[in-house]
Amino acid sequence: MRVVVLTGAGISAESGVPTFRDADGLWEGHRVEDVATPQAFDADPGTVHRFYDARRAALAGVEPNPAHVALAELERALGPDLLLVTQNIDDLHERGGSTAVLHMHGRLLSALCAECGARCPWEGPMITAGPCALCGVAALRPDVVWFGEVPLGMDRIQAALERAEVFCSIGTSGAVYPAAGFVQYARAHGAGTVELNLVPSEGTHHFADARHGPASQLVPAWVDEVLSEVRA
Ligand code: BV8
Repeated sequence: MRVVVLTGAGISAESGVPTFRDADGLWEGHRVEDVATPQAFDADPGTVHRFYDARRAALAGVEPNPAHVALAELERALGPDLLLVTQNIDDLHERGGSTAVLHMHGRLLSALCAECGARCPWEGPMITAGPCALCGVAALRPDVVWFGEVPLGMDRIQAALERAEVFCSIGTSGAVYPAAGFVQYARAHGAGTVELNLVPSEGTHHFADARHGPASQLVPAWVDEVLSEVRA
């Protein structure tokens, strides 16, 4: 069975990673224009680096939850027939056992050189980073996709959505495009669609099946359903 799964901040909420738009969301701490745009970084790189350095440091204090673990079990069963796309920049899918994760909005544990485009793994604060190891220019930035920038892996995602038999969206508000449009694209190509979210998302009406509750309960149950179908 060919499956595409899209995850958002809600899948990491029960691990203790704040979401963006819930009452205590990250954006509450900052206006999104202040931190997640190239203009914001050019205008005030220190504030943007502090925002991402704090989130990178917070990763050490969180653990994957049963939803991440269940998706890793799904990957072991489906192999290349599963495409797991995440809007999240944390590493909880990988720490939960997934090995093939497409981070369409980039990753906290990576640095990007704005001068030469080189990427390198990054653990600690980036605000104190030296020059790029490849080109020598002091142009390192968080390897994340800001508003107005092109998400990563779009060709691969589009091809998978066109072939998918099932599209499942987990823990996302459906507020940010192009991710929020994946359900319509998948449905237009004949996929079954299911939303697993704490509350109905902005796009819930596009889903043939919408289930509401915590991901740590809904995702393992949904994965069990898929596995029993695949193994039948
Ligand atoms: C692009 C950076 C062109 C990394 C992020 C006007 C109309 C429509 C679109 C636009 C427009 N003006 C501009 C645009 C485009 C813009 C956009 O969509 N803006 C929005 C605000 C209107 N998009 C872009 O600029 C994108 N680029 O369009 O380029 C293009 C397009 C296609 C092809 C080629 C070129 C770039 C978008 C990326 C922006 N970067 N982050 C970082 O800092 O993390 S977005 C940011 O929001 C995060 O990446 C996050 O992933 C994303 C979405 O948020 P969610 O993950 O959904 O989190 P949220 O808090 O919103 O929701 C959490 C959900 O979980 C809630 O529903 C909650 O109920 C649920 N939940 C909570 N707890 C649980 C739970 N569910 C289950 N269990 C729980 N326990």
